[in-house]
Amino acid sequence: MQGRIIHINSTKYVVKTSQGDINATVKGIFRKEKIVPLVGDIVLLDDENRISKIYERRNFLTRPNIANVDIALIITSVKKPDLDLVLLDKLLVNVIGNNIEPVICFTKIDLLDKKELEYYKKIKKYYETLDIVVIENTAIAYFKKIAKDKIIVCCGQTGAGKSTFINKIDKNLKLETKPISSSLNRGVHTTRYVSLYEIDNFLLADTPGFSALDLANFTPQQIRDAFGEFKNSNCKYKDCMHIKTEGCEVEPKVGTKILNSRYENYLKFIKECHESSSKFFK
Ligand SMILES: Nc1nc2c(ncn2[C@@H]2O[C@H](COP(=O)(O)OP(=O)(O)OP(=O)(O)O)[C@@H](O)[C@H]2O)c(=O)[nH]1
Ligand SMILES: [Mg+2]
Ligand SMILES: [Zn+2]
Repeated sequence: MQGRIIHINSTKYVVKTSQGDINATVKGIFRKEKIVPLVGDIVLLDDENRISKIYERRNFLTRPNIANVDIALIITSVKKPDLDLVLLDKLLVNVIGNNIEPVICFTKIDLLDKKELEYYKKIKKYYETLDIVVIENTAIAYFKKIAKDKIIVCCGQTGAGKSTFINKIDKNLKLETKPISSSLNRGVHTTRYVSLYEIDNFLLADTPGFSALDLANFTPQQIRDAFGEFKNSNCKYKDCMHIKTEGCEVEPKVGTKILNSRYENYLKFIKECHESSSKFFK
């Protein structure tokens, strides 16, 4: 029987099949060959409900660990934890670089004062110019429209409000949520496992949050290509990295200036990428 893994807790797997959700294990050969099944994998079960085959993945992410998704909903809090544009840009590279459509979902707008709200609106507007769908966690009906027939993973920082958002999408779920730690100003890793939930006509995954992510698996060119504004820029050189190149003008054609943080984060990621590759070649 064929099905999709919707939950993994160490060696226990739950597989959604046409005959309901089945508790499964994996065949020993997987462990021997170090094949790690992921939530989202389409698998074959043998007569003893053991996963005996994993079908080819269309894509996968390692942070969070999930396979075969259409959209990654990047849940980004604007306060508590504070807006982290480094993490947002990193997640965008990670998602776009893995050929998954990103959608940004900002949370906790209600906590902003007037001045902070103005700054936030400017940031939101900029990301919208990158042809990325940007929503707020109050846009439930609009999200459901985007989500129709799709497999979506919620990803982002711990405490950003992933589980809270999913609870709003499906009131029956009642996933555990917890206030962030006031001393650390970040979440407390409430969600421990990746789980896919069937809601209306889509599948939505809750995942454990994180605060750091590395882009060690990406080449500098892949990182550059994930910055959409460079593609529409005025740079006259073919295959330019847009770093200290004489005559290179990366200002986008659309009339907006590149957000300082975007270009700074680009340089930061390229530098980190070189550092990790030089470590690798030592
Ligand atoms: N004021 C406000 N609080 C929110 C909002 N969204 C979530 N929260 C609160 O933020 C805290 C963290 O939310 P969670 O949903 O547990 O965060 P998470 O992203 O699932 O965190 P992890 O499971 O640790 O990755 C909870 O106390 C929520 O009630 C929001 O839009 N506004
Ligand atoms: Mg959670
Ligand atoms: Zn250039």
